[in-house]
Amino acid sequence: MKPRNHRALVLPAAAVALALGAASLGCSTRGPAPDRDHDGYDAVEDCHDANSAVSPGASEVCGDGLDNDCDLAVDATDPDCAAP
Ligand SMILES: [Ca+2]
Ligand SMILES: [Ca+2]
Ligand SMILES: [Ca+2]
Repeated sequence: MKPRNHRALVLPAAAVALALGAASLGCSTRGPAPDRDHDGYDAVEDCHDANSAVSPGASEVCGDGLDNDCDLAVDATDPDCAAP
């Protein structure tokens, strides 16, 4: 097991886009996927497995530049952030 990478907790949107792109390309996985950020979702389920603030079970945080809830919509484009 690798130690948690604290440097990866805050990432620019470009890094998120890269991660999403890699996920959509279907990264090769061997055996059980690790949960590197320990948010309860392994690297297959988690759209950003280096940031525990981002997972399919997280709530969108409006304005942080991240797709926190892994629905491919970020901040203002996410319906969760739409004004009522
Ligand atoms: Ca994550
Ligand atoms: Ca966000
Ligand atoms: Ca989102």
